[in-house]
Amino acid sequence: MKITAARLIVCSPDRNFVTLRIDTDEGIYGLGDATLNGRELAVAAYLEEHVLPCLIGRDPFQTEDIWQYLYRGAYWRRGPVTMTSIAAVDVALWDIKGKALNTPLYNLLGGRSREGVLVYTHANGRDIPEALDSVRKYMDEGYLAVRAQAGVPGVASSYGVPKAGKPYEPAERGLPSESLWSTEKYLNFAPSLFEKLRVELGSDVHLLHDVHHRLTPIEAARLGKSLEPFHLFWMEDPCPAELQESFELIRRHTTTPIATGEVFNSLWDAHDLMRHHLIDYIRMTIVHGGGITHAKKTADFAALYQVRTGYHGATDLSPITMAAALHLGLAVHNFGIQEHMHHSPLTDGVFTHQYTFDAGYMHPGNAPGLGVEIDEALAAKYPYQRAYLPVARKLDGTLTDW
Ligand code: GCO
Ligand code: MG
Repeated sequence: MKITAARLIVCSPDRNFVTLRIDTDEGIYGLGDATLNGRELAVAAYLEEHVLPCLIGRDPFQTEDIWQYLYRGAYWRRGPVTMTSIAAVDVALWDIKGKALNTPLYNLLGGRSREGVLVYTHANGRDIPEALDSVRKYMDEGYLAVRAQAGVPGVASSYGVPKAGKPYEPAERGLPSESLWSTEKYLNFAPSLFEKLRVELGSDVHLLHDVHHRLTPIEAARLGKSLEPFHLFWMEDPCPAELQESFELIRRHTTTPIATGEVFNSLWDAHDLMRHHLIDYIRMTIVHGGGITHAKKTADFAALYQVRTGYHGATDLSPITMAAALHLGLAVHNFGIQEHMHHSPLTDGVFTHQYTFDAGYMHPGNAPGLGVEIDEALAAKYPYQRAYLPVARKLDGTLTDW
């Protein structure tokens, strides 16, 4: 089998997506997600100008050699644009492989290790009562695990809380919006949210929370300690993780489990965090972390240190990535949990898929390969529109981590 063509489909059904299609001489094609929220066309250019011409004529089964060729051959290594580009090729090739062998992808990744993939979704509210209603709504829908975010009193716009009446979508068209942040107000508020949730909802539901890189290590230690009575499933992205050793300080003060890595793009970003037992879940997902080939190696490395997977699964990762994550999540032994933020009906119409939700668990389906298709005619009705993630400033105007 040989690769005969490779092209991008850039569309924006409610939000931007970049999709790679790779065709072969046997009529089988594969799809890969190449979406990097707020920097979509950087990846598109990297792929079209520097990667896709090198694929023509290659054997699509050679996923390892092609991965090494694209990683080492570029000379300039790692980074979100490079690794998202490699991921798109890698996932499309795995899709081809599954279709050619007429088997769902999970069978090529170790086979089914569990009945279903535990997922969590996003609950939020402008205040605690709204957030409580939102968590309860998802519990009623069958979710066993729910992320809870709420507006912080005294702070105009908080991460994870949508503008009134709209589903939460962080990327906004036009130039970057600016939001405000107050660590003091947040640290004084957060425990009251989870105290209320536990009092009203009991101790069985898994509660997760995303700090979104906003604290210093000692502030994160204070937060983790204050949340211990409410036994969260995890505290996510407590502080920026470029300085991996800074997590030692958090770890010294709190037993609240820690998840991080959605902005990582290679194993080397998480290597020290895992081997020094500084995190409990690795969130680096398939689309930004070099594809299935690298995600499987990262999961296997994580297993040595009893770190489990907890992949990023927001709406800016296309259903292609959701499907790939579910295939991998069904197969790897050290699976932890999978984020599942609902795509819009329009997005689901463009990217038809086989994955399903039932009673808190998801399953990728048993179609050969990924089990995802793209309706290119429908996609063409929604052309790309530049969009940005917000930036954040502290109350005194200092730029901070959004
Ligand atoms: C999450 C993430 C998102 C990101 C978004 C950026 O936990 O799902 O933190 O909310 O902000 O994916 O594009
Ligand atoms: Mg997050």
